[in-house]
Amino acid sequence: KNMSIIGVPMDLGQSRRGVDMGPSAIRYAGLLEKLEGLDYNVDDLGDVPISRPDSRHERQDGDLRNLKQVADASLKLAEMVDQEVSDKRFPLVLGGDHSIAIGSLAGISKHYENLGVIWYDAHGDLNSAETSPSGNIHGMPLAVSLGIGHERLTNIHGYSPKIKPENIVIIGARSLDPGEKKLIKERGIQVYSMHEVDRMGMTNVISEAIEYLKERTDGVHLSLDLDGLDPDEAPGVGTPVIGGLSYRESHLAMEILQESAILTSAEFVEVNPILDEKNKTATLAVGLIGSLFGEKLK
Ligand code: DIR
Ligand code: MN
Ligand code: MN
Ligand code: MN
Repeated sequence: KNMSIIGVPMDLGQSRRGVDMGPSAIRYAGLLEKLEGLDYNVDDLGDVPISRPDSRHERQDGDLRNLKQVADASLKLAEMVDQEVSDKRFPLVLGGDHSIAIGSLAGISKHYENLGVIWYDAHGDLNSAETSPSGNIHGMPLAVSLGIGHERLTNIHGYSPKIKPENIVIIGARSLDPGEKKLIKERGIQVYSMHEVDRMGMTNVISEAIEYLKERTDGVHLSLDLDGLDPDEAPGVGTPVIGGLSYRESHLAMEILQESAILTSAEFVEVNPILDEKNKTATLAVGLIGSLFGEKLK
């Protein structure tokens, strides 16, 4: 079992500084030891270099903040994960804010006819410049991957779209903007909001999601935004939303995903150690990664 870890110290896709230290915080919380204890052959490739913004020109090209820096980093990340997938190594990407998913999906999706995506998040991340209330690119990566948004982002790694709407499952949503709701309806994207999690229970939600993706995809990427969890469990995130997924629901989801063996890549994003309490959120991320890679069976 070969795995490659790639850190992306990106904080320019949103407005609160500190999430660039997420990869360090997750490593510090014992990630490598955890994975090696689960008999993974782990290669930590270090961090993707991020260029600093020109502070006098915060908003550029169609009101997207730090478009150039996010696009540059996305391409570098795409090239790295592309290589790891070619080498048959499982890519595990550490954020950084959620804009990094643009690069992850660009590098990974090339290798699949029908890449599935599980988007574990309080948000839909389905905005574009026209619908975004904030202009922050971390609220856009799923739309970008569908081919919706600024060309500099949608065409990263030379092709678009990266994914099809019917191959996406969103879990944990509870803060969707009007434009995102409209897109979800128009494109028929599967969403298990907190309402469905409450009604059905996580076992049914994640099992149904797995069955759904199994039928139509040839690989599945997990994109887990720590703000999908409740802020009580994950205080170290830039955009916390009350009423989130619990610690137990989330571990259960990771364990059922492990049993299903459908995942082919994963990323854990939005850990911000400056907003955290004693590295609690990074420690939570490492625990979830442990469950995702079979800790229960050890
Ligand atoms: C909001 C927040 N929908 C936006 N998005 C976040 O700025 O587009 N995504 N926090 O994770
Ligand atoms: Mn997100
Ligand atoms: Mn989020
Ligand atoms: Mn976010």
